[in-house]
Amino acid sequence: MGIKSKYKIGIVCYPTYGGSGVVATELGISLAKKGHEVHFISYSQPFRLDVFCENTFFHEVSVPDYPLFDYTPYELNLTSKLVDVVRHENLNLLHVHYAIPHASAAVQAKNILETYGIHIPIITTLHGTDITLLGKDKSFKPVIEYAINKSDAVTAVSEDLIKETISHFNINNKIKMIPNFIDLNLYTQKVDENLRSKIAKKNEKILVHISNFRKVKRVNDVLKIFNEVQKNISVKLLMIGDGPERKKAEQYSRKLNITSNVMFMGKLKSVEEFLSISDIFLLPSETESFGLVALEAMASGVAVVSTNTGGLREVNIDAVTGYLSDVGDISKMSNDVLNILKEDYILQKFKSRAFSHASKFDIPNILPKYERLYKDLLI
Ligand code: GMT
Repeated sequence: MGIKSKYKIGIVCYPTYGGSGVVATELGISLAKKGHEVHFISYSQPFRLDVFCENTFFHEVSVPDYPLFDYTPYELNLTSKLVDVVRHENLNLLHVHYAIPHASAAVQAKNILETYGIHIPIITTLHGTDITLLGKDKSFKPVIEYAINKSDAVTAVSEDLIKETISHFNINNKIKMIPNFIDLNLYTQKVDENLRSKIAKKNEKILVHISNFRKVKRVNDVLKIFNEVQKNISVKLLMIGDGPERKKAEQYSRKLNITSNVMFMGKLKSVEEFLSISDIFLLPSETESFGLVALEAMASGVAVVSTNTGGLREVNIDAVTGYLSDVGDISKMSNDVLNILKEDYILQKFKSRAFSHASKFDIPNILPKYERLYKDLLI
């Protein structure tokens, strides 16, 4: 019998707004379009899976509330669900995004499935915060290490994340780098002039920041950079997303007296139209294993001014697609913005190089890397 080339794949991810959920969902959808059968397993429907998509299925992990539990054991519900879905849907492999609890639940499910005589390979993809933030909490270390070492294959989204993982944990498994990707078809470089005119005057430039407004994103640095820039040129700032630091950021923008030029837009389902009217994307993060959102901006032809932390150096190429700075170096980042915006031909150069670098990460270039990995495990 020949080797099967279409698989039944279980994908476990966080369904919320966030890079890892986006990558997992887009990967699943693209695999389904190529004829694989994809089963998403999560506690609610991944937010980009809200339209019918042939060959995809969603299995919800429900977490009943027992009065006995002060803390509901989600990982056990997930483990049981994985056993159930693998057995009854005859899955060929499980691809889990995020080390905890997904990889550890999958490894446990794999052990249980062995007792039914079912052998299923587990692929774990590390996204960053599981290693750089949670991984630094010593109480999780043994679980993360075990889950990584017991996975049949492990991938990380940047070379930097591989280095971080190896330096924090005792890893005896090989970690393969498969970068994040974008679907270039979703992005446009065509400016919606009508939308643009509602946000900025003709002579004004538009800066944009998109994140989940967690501490690690340093959203106040975005405002500080903007404050310096607007002292020199006429400019607007779009702040897209929501999260724990948003309120403080709004208060800070009042303190800086820049509210008339800053729009806090909250969570938006689709950001492409706002990216297409923007000139520079600001990402002054403390740490970023990849920075998918910067890549999304670049796919829309937006230059990036960011920190040089983590995997950002692999996405935003210094002096080519934008500029990189040390974390917290507001003066350099604001000067970088001003340098890019100094002359229109300079801005256009950065924009077109950002787009052309982003096109290397288009999904048709990256998807085969995952398919090859699956194939190697199933031979
Ligand atoms: O950045 C976040 O807060 C969300 C987080 C996640 O788990 O979704 O993003 C991480 O994974 C993304 C997808 O691989 C990467 O693009 C982000 O850089 C990474 N975030 C951090 O490392 C802080």
